Amino acid sequence: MAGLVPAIHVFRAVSTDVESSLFFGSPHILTANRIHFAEICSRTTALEKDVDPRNKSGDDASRGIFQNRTMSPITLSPGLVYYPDYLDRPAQERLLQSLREITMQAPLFTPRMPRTGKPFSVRMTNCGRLGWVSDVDGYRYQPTHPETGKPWPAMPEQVLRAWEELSFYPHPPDACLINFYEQSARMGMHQDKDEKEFEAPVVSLSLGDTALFRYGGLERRDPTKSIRLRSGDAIVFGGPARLIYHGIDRLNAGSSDLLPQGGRLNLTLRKVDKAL
Ligand SMILES: O=C(O)CCC(=O)C(=O)O
Ligand SMILES: [Mn+2]
Repeated sequence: MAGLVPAIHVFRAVSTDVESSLFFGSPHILTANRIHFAEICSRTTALEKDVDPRNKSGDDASRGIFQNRTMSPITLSPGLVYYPDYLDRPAQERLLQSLREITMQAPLFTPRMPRTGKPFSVRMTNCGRLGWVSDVDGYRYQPTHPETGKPWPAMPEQVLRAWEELSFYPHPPDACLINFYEQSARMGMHQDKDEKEFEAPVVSLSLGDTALFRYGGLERRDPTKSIRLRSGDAIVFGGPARLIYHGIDRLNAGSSDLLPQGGRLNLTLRKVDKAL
């Protein structure tokens, strides 16, 4: 298990990929994680002006208690729910440490566009039973890393807990895609539609620098709005929002000190296969 890997292996594992070390920072003693979720904190949400934080529906109120803390979910559109400050700073640090351990076993890779082979600006890895990959042959989920051929590492307990708290779906996720954005990276507008199960939502967790997240409707030409996703924020798209177009326009450099060298990590948890 990752927790037993000596810290020295951190650097051996990533030294072949200088860019992968961007979010590793200094050596870390690997310790078993215990899960403590965030207490609500008082920071003001980073909403763009076209998203009114007062537009909470009654439905939100009934979803306001998570474990032993209160949360203030904000419905941005039907099925699209934003949870500012879902993870407090200690929880973010624990998750970051888990991601460091994951990338030792499953290094970040550069996905490529189907057909053209053009590289994405975002680098990726996965944890869980299945991982999302993209290359000249297309987008797909597969049980192994495209470069090492090894199975993806297990999903950290903290990630599974987030799914339980936020998905309102009775089965665990199959895949957790981990995106790493350097300052200039972005993600074009797209739908998450390579899954077979659209009854389950996509649960997204953000760490590191603030990102401008754009979302629209079910058609590419539909009007869009934007929201800033900050470190610790969660956003869930399910129900009528499960297949909305969305993307990342840009990062705000220097907006978070969570990652020692800046940048952003995003996790998207997905149920890929139909539940039996
Ligand atoms: O980075 C984000 O917040 C969005 C990521 C995303 O949409 C994806 O990986 O499909
Ligand atoms: Mn997506």
